Order: sequence, then structure tokens, then C-alpha cells
Amino acid sequence: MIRQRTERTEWFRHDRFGMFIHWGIYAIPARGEWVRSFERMSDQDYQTYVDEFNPERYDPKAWAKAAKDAGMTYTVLTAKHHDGFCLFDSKHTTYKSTNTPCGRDLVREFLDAFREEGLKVGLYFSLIDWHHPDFPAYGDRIHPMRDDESFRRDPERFDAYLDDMHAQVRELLTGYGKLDIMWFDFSYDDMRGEKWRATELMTMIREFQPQIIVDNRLEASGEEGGSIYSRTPSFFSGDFASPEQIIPPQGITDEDGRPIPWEACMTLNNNWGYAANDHAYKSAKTVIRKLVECVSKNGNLLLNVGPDAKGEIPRRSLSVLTEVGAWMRRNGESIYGCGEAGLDKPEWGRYTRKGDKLYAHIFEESVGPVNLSGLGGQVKKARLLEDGSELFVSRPWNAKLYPNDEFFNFAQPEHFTYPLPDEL
Ligand code: FHN
Repeated sequence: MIRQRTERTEWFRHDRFGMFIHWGIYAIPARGEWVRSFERMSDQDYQTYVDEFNPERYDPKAWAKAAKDAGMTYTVLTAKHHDGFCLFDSKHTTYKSTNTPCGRDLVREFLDAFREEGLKVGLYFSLIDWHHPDFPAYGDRIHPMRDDESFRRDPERFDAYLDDMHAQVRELLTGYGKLDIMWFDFSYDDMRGEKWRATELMTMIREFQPQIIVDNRLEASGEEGGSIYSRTPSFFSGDFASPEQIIPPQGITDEDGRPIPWEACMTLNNNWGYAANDHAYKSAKTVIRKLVECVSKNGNLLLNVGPDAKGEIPRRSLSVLTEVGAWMRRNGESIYGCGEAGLDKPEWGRYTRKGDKLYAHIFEESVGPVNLSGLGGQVKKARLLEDGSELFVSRPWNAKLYPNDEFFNFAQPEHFTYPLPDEL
């Protein structure tokens, strides 16, 4: 299990930076992807949006170029979110993009465009389906719109739901070419593991797409074998962990301390789906620092965009991605294929490492030289990634990194204010 997981995730642990795309009918109300649930919309209310869905400016090639220019190397699109609306031409529902004025299989066009741009492709698939007649309500926390008292949890009906859910996953696995990621979302309360018939689902996935990597959100309740964090992960525990909106303090390991592949998924503003009035965008600097932090802890960053009802990525998102891309073009070698440095976090920023190359990401404007604590004589030379210029590393026991002009002054003998140790 763990060996295969390590092999399957090799490209994932190298690529480090991906684009998450939450897109669907909810882009029309433009109040986030949970709008139907939070505003207790009935099927009829929501149908208004379905009937008018026609993203005439949808250009997945432009999306793919924006992702690539940002330095992203893989992407995950919501093929179906909790509202049950399929962005693909599923034969198991009429609730799909090909049944709207749009008339297009949006997933197929997305996959073609991103593969053509050389990015790896993944699909997000919701285990929850607010539209399916056989998906039961679970209190008012998850699906308040199902207030119908007569609706109850009925094993036969839920099995019928699972048959359709599995059939749609099979459609995606067998009808859309090679996929790199299957991103399930989400288990909750007692709805996890075999309640989704997870072994059957994962068996199908491994049969049709043996190379694909799967997130850990099928989860597992104790008796079904362990989660991805356990020393005995279950067959459906997944290939990578998927912390959301947070970066784990120390990275992620299992019970025996073995590193687990992981990616932090994060929004650029405060919503996954398009929200017209959410202007609280992260700056490019914040995104870069979060990406560096993820990599410094052996993780990835899956950064989300929420395209609008016309099919365009919001301009604010694009401007942040453009700035991040400019940084990645000059500094990407400190991200791709890198991981933790095995050193304490320095006070001025973070380290990432690739083999015998150490990358010092200096976040804080440091007064004077940067203390490469504990590195002493280990550093042979230093270069600024931005322009390749030489940086100087002093050779006392606690090496310091100097911008070249400053060190040049320091190097004069009278500046040595302490005896150098005999051995270096
Ligand atoms: O409910 C979803 C939410 O809409 C979004 O898709 C995030 C992304 O990881 N996952 C769930 C919340 O945990």
C-alpha cells in the first residue's frame, strides 16, 4: 500500500503547485458554491439558474495558459459539486451542462485544453448530491433544503444513490482519457468509508486508471482499516492528504513518522465558487509565502480559482496568478522537486532543499547579514536566484549570508570582531 502510494505520487511530490477550479451553476447567483444550501433554495429556485446556464466566454485554453504561466503544473476541476450538477455529459442524469443552453461537455474541453498545455489533469467529484432524489437529508447542518419531513434515510434508496454515484465515477474513469487525480469530497459524521461503498469504488478506480492518485476524503471509520495517517491504511485511504485552508504546522506523517504526500487546498479570496462581492484576495506575496511554506514541509499548494457565469477566471485572480508566475519563472527551482531542508526554521524565513542545494527564502527584511545558523562551513557558495549574482557566506561557525556589496566591506580584516575558532 505505502510503497505503491509512494510510486504513484512521485510526480505529485515533484510538481508542488496546482490549480483548483470550482465552477458550476452557482457562478450565476455568484454567492459561493454552497449558495443553494445556505439560502435553502428549492430545486425549482435553483432550476432558474440551470435553465439559463450558458458560459459563452468559456475558453479552457485561456484557463490552461493562465495556470501554466503562473507556474502551476497540475489542475483539478469540479466535474460535479454538491449541487449534483454535472459539467460533463453523464448518461446517469439529465442535470448536466449538455442539457442547458450551454450544450457543451465542459469537462471534456477542460481536459483537452490542459493536457495540450502539458499540465496534469484531475477531477473533483462530490460524494454528496443535493439534487439526487435518493440522497438523504442529514439534519440542517449539511442539506437544510431537504426539510421534507417525509424524507427519511432508507438503505434501499441510498444504495440506489450509490449505484448512480459509482456509475458517474465510472463514466469519468472510462470516457475521458488518462486522468492524473481523482479528488473526492467529502466524508462527514458516519458518512465515510464503506458507507460510500469505498472498497468497490477504489477497486474500480485502480482497475480503470491504475496510475491515478486519489485524495483521502473517502476516509475510513476505525473498523474498516486505518486512515492515510495510520500504520495500516485501508485500501481506500487515498494517496495524499488534503488539508483545507490551513498549512499543517510540521508537515504530515503517519503513525510511524513516515512522510505522507499532501497538498493544502486554498482559496484566493474567501470563496471556492465565484462570489462577485468577495474582494478579499490574497496578495501574490502571500501566495508565494504559502507555497514556500508548503514545500518547506514536503507539501503542495492547490490554489483555487472560481470562474464566473460567463466562463472567465476573475481578473483579480488572474492578476495575482500573473505576479506569482513572474516569481516562479525566476525562483521555481526552489519549489519544483524540493522539500524540507532538515534544518530548524530560521527566524528570517524558510528553507527548501533539493539534494545538496539549499534554498534560503528570506521573508523578513533582515538588518545586516542573514544568519545561516548551524551551517558554518557547509555552504560552499551562494547565488541569488533572481539574477544569478554572487552572495557571500562568511566562514565563522555561524555562517552569515551577505548581499555582495555588504560582505565586501565586512571582509576587511578590521571588521573581524571575534576570534575565529581554530577548526572551521
Ligand atoms: O464543501 C466543500 C467546499 O464547497 C469546497 O469544495 C471544499 C474544497 O476542498 N471542500 C468542501 C469543504 O470542506
